[in-house]
Amino acid sequence: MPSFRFSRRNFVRTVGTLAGGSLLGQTVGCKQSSLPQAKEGAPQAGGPADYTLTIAVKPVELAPNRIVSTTTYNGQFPGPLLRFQEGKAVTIDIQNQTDTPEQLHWHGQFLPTVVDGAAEEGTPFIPAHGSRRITIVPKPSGYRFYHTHVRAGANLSAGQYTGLVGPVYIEPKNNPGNYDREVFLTLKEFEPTLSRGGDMNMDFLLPATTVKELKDSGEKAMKASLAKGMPHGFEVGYGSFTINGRMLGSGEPIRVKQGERVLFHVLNGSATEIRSLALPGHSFTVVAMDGNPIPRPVTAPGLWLGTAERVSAIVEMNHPGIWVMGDVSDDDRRHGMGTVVEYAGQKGKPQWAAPKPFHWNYAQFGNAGAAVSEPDQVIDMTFAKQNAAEGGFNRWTINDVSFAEDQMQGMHAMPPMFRVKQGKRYRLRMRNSSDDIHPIHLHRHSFELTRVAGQATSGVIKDVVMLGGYQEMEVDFVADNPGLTLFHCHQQVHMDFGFMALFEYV
Ligand SMILES: [Cu+2]
Repeated sequence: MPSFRFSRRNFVRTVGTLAGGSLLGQTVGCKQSSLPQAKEGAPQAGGPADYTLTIAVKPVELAPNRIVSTTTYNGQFPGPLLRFQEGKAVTIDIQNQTDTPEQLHWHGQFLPTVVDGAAEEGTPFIPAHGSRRITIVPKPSGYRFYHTHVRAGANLSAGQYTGLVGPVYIEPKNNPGNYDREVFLTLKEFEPTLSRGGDMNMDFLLPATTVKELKDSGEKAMKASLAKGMPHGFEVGYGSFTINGRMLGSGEPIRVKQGERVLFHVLNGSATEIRSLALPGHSFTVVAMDGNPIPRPVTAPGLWLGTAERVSAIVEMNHPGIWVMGDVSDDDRRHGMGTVVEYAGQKGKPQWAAPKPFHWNYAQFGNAGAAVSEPDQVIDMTFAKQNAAEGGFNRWTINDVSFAEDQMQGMHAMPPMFRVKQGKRYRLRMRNSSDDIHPIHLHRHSFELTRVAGQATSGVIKDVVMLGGYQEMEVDFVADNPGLTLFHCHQQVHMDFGFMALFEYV
């Protein structure tokens, strides 16, 4: 995995010692009132909101004597866990105490553009030192999240490099619930710095099939750029790695009992990184991806998650001890990417043992064979990199077009690239002519994986999916939520430099 740590202290904005207070709790000051069903997206006049989220720069204690100053929701990292009920309207006040306009995106929900939280779709900004009240009708049920959706560019104190990430759980109408309890884990790095190049680990993705034509064109473009004397484009590395905002060894352990079935809801809240998670001597039974139940549970030795992906997996606690649950990258784990799982009655130092290398094949979580429905139209997309073409950053293109926007104007700076008709099913045939893995995200809709690097599959419904270097993937979605719809790579340093496009309903 990419973990670059050159001059790691450069960007640290430490604020000395923390004056007490639990900044890291998972509590939220909210009341659950029974509101009348509000019109979707319409502001709720008068009265208190159901929830208030306050965006402000605050100290976050990652470990004793390791305190960073970053932008947070409600002064904590991660932001409060919001538990909504599917279909029940909630009103949320979003206060912005920072100097810059903000966007709060409800990732994975099917909302109207006015509240989705993307300026490109037309969502109004939450003004600097201002506020916005919104009403949403949460759907679909499952594990979602909320996060900032502003461009950071070269500013590593903005966008998702900050602490502006929080989990959402939308209670389903029927909960299968074959577990004893739930634990939410948000994986997130802090203290970002710019670095040049480095190889991303992508051995973990299966099938490993690459497309020669994509490889040839990607390598040719890269060679031509380097031959002109260009350096490798900037990447982002981090100084500290956390689970739920605490570096390994400094948070409270997850206390378990032998025989317990713990449902972990894992979110990769990173701006840019791919993460893994393993627990020595245990396996993960994956039950949902991006909050959506998969056709049947699948047991895996560990998890891999691209930026913004979620995995819900049950671990049966059947191997007593004190264990480190953490990233398989030794370097990232030593810099904090882990937490401790402690069995009742066990004592000693937390132990780590590397699992056998394991692979991640999305198709294995689905049904063998193609989707039931054929699409009405296939949309071809090719993703390409222009090395170091924009102020030292790589510029990204979709079908040779780089999304450019005036961040402060935001809206409609670019004409929509793709047109869809309500009710039709579309197949995105995505081709990656770069060597990077791209976590591809579609707003306001989910998609079904139909072909992963040549392997047919169906039944896996997601809103982010990792597309491997020089690989192809096909996903289907039904155009069932009219309005401008943003499509982008969720890797912040890719989306900020062109890797975005809009769909419009016609
Ligand atoms: Cu990308």
